[in-house]
Amino acid sequence: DDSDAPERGVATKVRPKTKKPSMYRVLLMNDDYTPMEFVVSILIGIFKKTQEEATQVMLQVHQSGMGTCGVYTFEIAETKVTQVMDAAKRNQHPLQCTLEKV
Ligand code: TYC
Repeated sequence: DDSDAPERGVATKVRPKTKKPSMYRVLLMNDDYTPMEFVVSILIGIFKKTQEEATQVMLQVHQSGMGTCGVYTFEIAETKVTQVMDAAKRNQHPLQCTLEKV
């Protein structure tokens, strides 16, 4: 028989089964009413920035209209957006935060 004959014809490429997770940028939007200190406290409390980093990011948003708080996997990015929006609502600030795929 031909049971030890070489296979012919079909070559299947083996792909690694794991994929790197997609990454998402969490963005903070500027507005005219949210106090600077509140934005800094959000960046420290939710995004684990130092006082200096938080101040830099806040000023960047204030001056350019938008800024990046961090880049995370989807579930973490979404959780942080929710935490920001909840804190803003609780404190009656119009602060907006969104996520975008990197
Ligand atoms: N523009 C606000 C002010 O002058 C400060 C501010 C900064 C608001 C960043 C939102 O994401 C923001 N009080």
